[in-house]
Amino acid sequence: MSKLTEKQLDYFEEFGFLPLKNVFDPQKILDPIIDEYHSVLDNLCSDLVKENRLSSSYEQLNFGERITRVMQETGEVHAQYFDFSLPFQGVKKDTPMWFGEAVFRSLVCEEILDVVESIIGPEIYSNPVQHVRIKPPEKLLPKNEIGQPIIGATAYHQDAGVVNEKAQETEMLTVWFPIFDAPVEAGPLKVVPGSHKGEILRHCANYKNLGLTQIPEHLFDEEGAVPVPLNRGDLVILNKKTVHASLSNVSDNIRWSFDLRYNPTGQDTGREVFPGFVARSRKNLSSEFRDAKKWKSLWEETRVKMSEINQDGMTDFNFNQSVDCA
Ligand SMILES: O=C(O)CCC(=O)C(=O)O
Ligand SMILES: [Fe+2]
Repeated sequence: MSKLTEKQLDYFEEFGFLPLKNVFDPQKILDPIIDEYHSVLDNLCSDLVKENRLSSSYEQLNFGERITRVMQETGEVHAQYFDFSLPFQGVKKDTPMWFGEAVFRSLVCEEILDVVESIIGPEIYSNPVQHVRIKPPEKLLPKNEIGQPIIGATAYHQDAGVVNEKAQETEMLTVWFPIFDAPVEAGPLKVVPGSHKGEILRHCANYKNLGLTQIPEHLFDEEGAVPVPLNRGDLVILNKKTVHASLSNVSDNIRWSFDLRYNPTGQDTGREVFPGFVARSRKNLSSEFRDAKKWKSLWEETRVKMSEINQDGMTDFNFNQSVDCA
């Protein structure tokens, strides 16, 4: 994989998303991530066993079965243990998070950056809006207080709506890829083709009291949404205004994905309190950031900073543009 073709660029321009097959070698990029997350899950299980919240550390189970078991037994998702980001509110000095070397390698994967360069040019900044999502089969999950699975489908939104207004002009590109194959039944993304040609739509906090931020259905063509099943090594790119959601995981396996974002260096990330870095620069090669340990320490410093702001319902820094639509 190198540069995108004219035809692919036209497709992206027309529809606001572009699925791409076999972009990178999954054994090189994804297997080290899986190895790394085994150790994260080990840590989580041993913490929970120590706290008497888990009856066994379930070492004999595979990753998917084991994390499912943990969610079943504790009734919690523990997403923050795995995420390479921080919450917006109530961060503590010891809030768990994961900034491992294998995760970093995926952020600077050359084949991914080639795709990104085709869209936004060669001066590429790794935008800190980034997440891992691990979603077990919904049928195996406990329900929350409103009867929904404790981790389920993502509601319709635009990524431009989940950064703050400072990133209004930022040419942010989303890159989503699965760690395990994600067929339709595993609950990959679904996108509304062409929706990026409109405006940034209203994002309603706690839409219909379902606890999620969502764009009201009448504002976009919900019927037109198409699923984007992908396998390991594939990815999909999204324009920041493309309306998308995810399907539910109705399969027997976990749905595990990364979503990353990039923008041209120098533009606002929409989350300046979080650290990004220069992922590629043709102009100034020496500015390319390749130090995974430093990356981790930048986030450790951020965690300390965040532990002093956005506490107890106070908003010192605003992370998104959702509104109360009730
Ligand atoms: O993976 C999901 O469920 C949602 C991901 C998403 O919205 C994104 O990557 O922008
Ligand atoms: Fe999104």
